[in-house]
Amino acid sequence: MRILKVALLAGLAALTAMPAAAEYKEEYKISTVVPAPFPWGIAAEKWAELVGERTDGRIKMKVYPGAQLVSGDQTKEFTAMRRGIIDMAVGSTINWSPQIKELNLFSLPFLMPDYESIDVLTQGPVGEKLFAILRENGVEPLGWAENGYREVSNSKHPIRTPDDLKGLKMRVVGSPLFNDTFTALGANPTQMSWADAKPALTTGAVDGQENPLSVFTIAKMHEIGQTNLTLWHYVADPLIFAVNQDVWNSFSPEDQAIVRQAALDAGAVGIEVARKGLTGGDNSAIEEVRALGVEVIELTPEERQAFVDATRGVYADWKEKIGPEIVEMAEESIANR
Ligand code: X2X
Repeated sequence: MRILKVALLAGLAALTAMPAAAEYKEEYKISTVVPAPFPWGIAAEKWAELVGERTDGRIKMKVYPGAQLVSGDQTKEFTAMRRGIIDMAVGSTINWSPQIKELNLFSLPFLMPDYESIDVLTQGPVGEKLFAILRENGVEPLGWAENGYREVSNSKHPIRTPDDLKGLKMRVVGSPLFNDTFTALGANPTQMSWADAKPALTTGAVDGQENPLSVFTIAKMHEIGQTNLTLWHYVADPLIFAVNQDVWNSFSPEDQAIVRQAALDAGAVGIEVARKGLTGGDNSAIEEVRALGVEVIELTPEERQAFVDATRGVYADWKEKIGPEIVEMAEESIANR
């Protein structure tokens, strides 16, 4: 009798699972800008792997790096996901900020002095507010990973003072906020996708760029003339795991829970890799860059303050544009971290 009951229940479960499974796509496409072994690509791959394992292959996800699903234009990724042209993404706040102005928060110059500040934003009321905004805009946000603190490099000379940036042609991406920041520092910024950045650096069409150390090293920027690197920690870009709303709604509640938990777990892995050699007294990532023959400048607090002062006007302007309320919430979270 008992065995019969169990068999019946199992049969029922299989039956009820069937219609949902039948509606699932053969493959769900995850968009990223860079692939593994960049920490960003590792986070996305981990997400796909965990979901595959935990759904016994019911949900198959595949990473499409290089923003190839949006022809390399990473600033179109959010729109494409919202419209269902791509199913999912692990995306940088920078690349989604043209559509979601509040994501410019993380690009406010010198808002976040340390990793604790990033965490207190993503894991606190600010993160919740941003996720609510994303939800209102047609995607389901699930968790955070990290690209990292963006340090500035160039092919001409070491940068120690804002004056050293004068006249340098800088590749930036994503948002007019970056134009304003580099213009305030006396540089000549140009908006350009990641796909175009390396060729432009190689030919000398631009002199410099800003990106996390992991990106610098893995992309071998030292081989394309980027021999001066200044650690100024001016902004950092977290990454967000998100799914198109219709795709999300097509998943059963059990599968939604699995996909969300997998994003949280993959995010934790991604953040650990992104911070490797940069935290907890371990600065091996910095030494690694030095060993490549790059002159790495670490600013004194006074030297750094000169960059803060030079960009205060941009900060004030963009505080208004982003929304003073959320910026104040962020400032308060950081002050109380
Ligand atoms: O394009 C960049 O600089 C990168 C890879 O860091 C982003 O997508 C924000």
